Amino acid sequence: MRQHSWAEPYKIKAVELLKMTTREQRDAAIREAGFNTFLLRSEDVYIDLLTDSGTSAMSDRQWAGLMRGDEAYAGSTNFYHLRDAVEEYYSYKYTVPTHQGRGAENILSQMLIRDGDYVPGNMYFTTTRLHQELAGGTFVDVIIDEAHDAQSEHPFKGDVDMAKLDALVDEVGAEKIPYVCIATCVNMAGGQPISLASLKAVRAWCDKHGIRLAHDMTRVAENAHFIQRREAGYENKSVKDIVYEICDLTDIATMSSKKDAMVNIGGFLAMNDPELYEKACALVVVYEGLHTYGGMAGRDMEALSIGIAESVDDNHIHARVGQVEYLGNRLRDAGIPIVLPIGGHAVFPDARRMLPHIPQEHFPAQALAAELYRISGVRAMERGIVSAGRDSVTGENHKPELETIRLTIPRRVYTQAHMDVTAEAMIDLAEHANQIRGLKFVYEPKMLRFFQARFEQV
Ligand code: PLI
Repeated sequence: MRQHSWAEPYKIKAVELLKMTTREQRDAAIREAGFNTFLLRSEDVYIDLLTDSGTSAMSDRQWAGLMRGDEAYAGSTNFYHLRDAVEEYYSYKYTVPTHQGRGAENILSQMLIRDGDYVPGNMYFTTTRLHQELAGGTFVDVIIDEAHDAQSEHPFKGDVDMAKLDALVDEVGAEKIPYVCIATCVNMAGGQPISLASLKAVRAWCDKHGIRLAHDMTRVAENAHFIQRREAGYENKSVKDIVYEICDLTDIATMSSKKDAMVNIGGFLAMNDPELYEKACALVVVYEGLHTYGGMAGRDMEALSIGIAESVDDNHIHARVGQVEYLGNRLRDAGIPIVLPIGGHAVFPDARRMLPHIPQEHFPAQALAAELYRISGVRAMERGIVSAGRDSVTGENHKPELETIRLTIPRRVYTQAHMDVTAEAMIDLAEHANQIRGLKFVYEPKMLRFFQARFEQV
């Protein structure tokens, strides 16, 4: 079954036409956008690799599901379909829909974190850490050191360093750690998986200390695919079974279903503890909506329950990750430095090595993403010092080791030729990288600054 090439297990039924732009038009557009690709208009973008979030193509079955939307305020049929899909594929008994992943993060953080608590995790994610901080907590990074090294080819860079967890509990005590938060296919590390061996070790550690284990399951299917390929004993298990096994090891999950589950909007908080579910139901009505829709339309819950089933199909995920690897291998073969191994959802060119003449304080990755757009119309995202933001206590810039741009591939959207054009653009970019200039802020938002910051060239 997995012998064939990564060719897609679908054919195209409808297309969306793109506008072609000139370099002069793009030069004006990126200046207008303050050198921030988040501030471009999408109609000015040719190949949009900003994010894989909410940008995937739904299947004909999902579109048909939209027509079966039951838009009742309370008790929508589609909610029960979603709840059943979450239990069947992800193991969790109780589901609280939210408008997207950060809605679930807000509720989880408010329910469990008290002032002065610490929340260990396998690398930060922007919205996750911010919700932890807003609830009074401090995020502590417990991922293995290899995850911060773009060149390390460790097969499971999402693994947890148990010594870091032990050191934290020795220092602050288990009562100050409400939960450990484990992400599958760690986004900020370059889409890198955690092994089941590491997850089981964290589970045992949590049991020993009486601490809950939360799961950011945004890209769990991609993680399962890497386990199938790389972890001994899992080569003959299906992605569906591995996904279930991962989820079953954890107590609570936050999900942005805009990624793995291939819907344009939606998410949920899921759990097994009935008391926690009662608390979540009380909070969701304040921030999202009634506990049977939580900010989602009935039709979107229907498309989501169908997307969940499609997302764990072996052939789907083989083609999905295969396309990402195709692009990554083209860049690597051309000598462009990227984060290795190639991740599940994106390729991360290394701005530190492409632009050694620009110091990190002048935002090399931000400048690289702006220039890529200018020369090609390909839109990427900065994942470096701008995304990392400032320390909430000292106000100093976090200075992450990984200073990258992210070429993020939406699921089921682009063709191999689009990947070739992207690779050609990156090769052109590398040829004149030494002429790219650094940037400085002209506007820096206080929270999640990367979304709306504006820059000028230094
Ligand atoms: O964008 P949301 O609110 O649906 O989900 C937030 C979120 C949580 N966890 C992880 C690992 C994410 O990747 C994530 C959102 N990621 C975005 C938007 C991205 O472009 O990667």
